[in-house]
Amino acid sequence: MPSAEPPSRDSGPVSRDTIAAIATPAGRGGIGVVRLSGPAVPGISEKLLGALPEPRRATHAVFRNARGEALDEGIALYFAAPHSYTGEPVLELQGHGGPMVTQALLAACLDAGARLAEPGEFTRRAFLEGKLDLAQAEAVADLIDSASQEAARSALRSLSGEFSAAIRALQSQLIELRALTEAMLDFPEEEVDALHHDAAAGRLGKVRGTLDDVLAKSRQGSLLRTGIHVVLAGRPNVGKSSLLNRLAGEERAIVTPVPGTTRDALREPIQIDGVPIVVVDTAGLRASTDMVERLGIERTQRELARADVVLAVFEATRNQDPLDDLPPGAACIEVFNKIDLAPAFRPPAGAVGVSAKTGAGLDQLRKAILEAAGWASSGESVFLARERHVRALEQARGHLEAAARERRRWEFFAEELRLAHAALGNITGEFTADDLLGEIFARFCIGK
Ligand SMILES: Nc1nc2c(ncn2[C@@H]2O[C@H](COP(=O)(O)OP(=O)(O)OP(=O)(O)O)[C@@H](O)[C@H]2O)c(=O)[nH]1
Ligand SMILES: [Mg+2]
Repeated sequence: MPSAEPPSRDSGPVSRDTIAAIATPAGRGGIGVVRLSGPAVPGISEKLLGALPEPRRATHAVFRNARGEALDEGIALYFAAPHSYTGEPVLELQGHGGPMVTQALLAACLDAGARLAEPGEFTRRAFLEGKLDLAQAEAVADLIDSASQEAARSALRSLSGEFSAAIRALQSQLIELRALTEAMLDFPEEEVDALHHDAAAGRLGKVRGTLDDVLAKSRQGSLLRTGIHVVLAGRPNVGKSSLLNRLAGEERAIVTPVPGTTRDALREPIQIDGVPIVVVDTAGLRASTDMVERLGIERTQRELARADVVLAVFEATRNQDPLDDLPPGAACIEVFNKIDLAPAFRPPAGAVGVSAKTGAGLDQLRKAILEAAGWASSGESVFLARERHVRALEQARGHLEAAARERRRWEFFAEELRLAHAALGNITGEFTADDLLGEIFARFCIGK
């Protein structure tokens, strides 16, 4: 039975300092929380509160500095190891949420022997202590950062371990298949039962199917995380800014009958069916001698290069040449605006007819945007995956494809399975290098 390499969480040096940070946002608030984690927590608690509170019991206490002066009073919550977020002794002090009070409380914790936590250090410890795997730890940050309800729901699913469970299910299928293959390797070719070959091929097919499913859900989830970049482009005066205002539901961009109104690119975050989207309005594309307009058009081109979806806007009222300067990579939807002025107009196949003035066709346009971006709202749960996860899944998929080609040479077949297994292990953090961990946690907030 092939065994997994030792996880990196056992190998790295585990820092045993006691860390402290303000866990609530800066500024005024109802409550300000200072959080501590580490072996010195009981001692620090004695100094600050005069006692260590009973674990998991909200305890009213006066918070004091080293000179014994009262700084604030509030609720102290103590979690004994290993039954805490980090797996270490944790103390949470909930005081009055003023910046001065909370800062003074943090300073008292540092005086009492804690050091200031780095961003994400609490969650990093939770990971190192085996409380969370890496995908779950990342979901903590993604939940905090989520830009839409749908993103938050998916992040929570990942945090609760649904995504990790799907990855582990794939891994255990791979381990079974590796065991079967390695059993075959022990026999000379002629003795290996043809049945075994077929069984291995059948199982490989099944694993590939499951992996494709997880990959599809992760790609969708990664859209939720990053948002979809939609750029409005077209000749001057076709109604790009009016469409932006319609999509945003607010008068954000200036609209006038003068061609060449928009100069700067204007971005507006919106949501369609809970999916976060950034819509960018741009300067109309035309040959211009006006310097400001020319600079605007250069910006349009830069925005276009970054677009996930381009809305190429035309007027339904007259024939216009197609836009020739669109980037080849992005999905493009042809949008014919002002259909209120051309009642007989029928959009060509694949295009959408709309009126920014009346709102006609806007629902169809919203649907087309999600479709063009690859969002298939199947109602099925997606995983709020990161680019890193999608890449690892694609890598695993590549190895499984290679394995499928190696069915005469079982050593190679087995090796590709091992590589696929390792690629998946990157997602949950089984085999993740320390510098990558550093990079991941550095993007967290302080106090998380
Ligand atoms: N009847 C009608 N007029 C529209 C519609 N959409 C835009 N307009 C008008 O068309 C003119 C130009 O609209 P804008 O939204 O400024 O057009 P634009 O593409 O942003 O133009 P530039 O910024 O100059 O490139 C304005 O007078 C709008 O009121 C529409 O759906 N129907
Ligand atoms: Mg405009």
